[in-house]
Amino acid sequence: MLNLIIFGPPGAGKGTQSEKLLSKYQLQHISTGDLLRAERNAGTELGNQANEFIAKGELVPDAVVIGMVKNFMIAHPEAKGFIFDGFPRTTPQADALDVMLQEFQTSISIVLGLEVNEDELVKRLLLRGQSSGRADDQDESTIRNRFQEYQNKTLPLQGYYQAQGKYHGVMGIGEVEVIFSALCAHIDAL
Ligand code: B4P
Repeated sequence: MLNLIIFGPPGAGKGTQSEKLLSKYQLQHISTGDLLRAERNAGTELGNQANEFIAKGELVPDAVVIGMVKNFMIAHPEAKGFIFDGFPRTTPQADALDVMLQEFQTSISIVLGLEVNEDELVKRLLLRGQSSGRADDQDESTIRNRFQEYQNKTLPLQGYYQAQGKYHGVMGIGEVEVIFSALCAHIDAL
């Protein structure tokens, strides 16, 4: 199985690149952001609870997100591998993912980190906010709070995967196709 994590700050292009990777490598896409938004749009209790955190630019509690990922994996026993997009975002999530993958008798193959500076990220997210209707992309202070959460809770995972020799950073600024080729080169070298 090929299991890859697409890692990076909010707006780095994780969703954009995941769409291309999953079609090239025939993987199942797990985007916790998309799953949470689908719950919210369906008006479930989980979705309403999660929305309170998302609207403030905070991370949704670990137990909620971990449960959602586990359910998704169980529902896709035929998968040749997974792209984890926006997950894990905390150390407890990374630990839980390792355990879930062990239960599937597999593990993380590679972690691809998209590296983009904060000014570029703010520009991208505000631009997306004009058309997406995503409230968390429309207010600069919410966006800054998402970066703060990223710095405090998510960035430490880079070291976690570097220590395992699985992390590869890629410059996330430039043409989408050029970035995609750089990501594929790391995967193809496995
Ligand atoms: P996510 O939905 O994961 O969103 P994201 O980090 O904002 O976006 P991504 O990096 O995928 O950017 P994209 O490709 O779309 O999270 C939203 C919220 O959900 C979080 O803040 C949190 O509250 C909650 N959540 C999700 N997962 C969680 C977890 N595991 N634990 C707890 N809470 C969780 O690209 C952004 C924009 O840039 C797009 O408009 C795109 O077109 C543009 N773009 C992409 N590549 C570009 C390029 N090369 N050049 C120029 N523009 C580019």
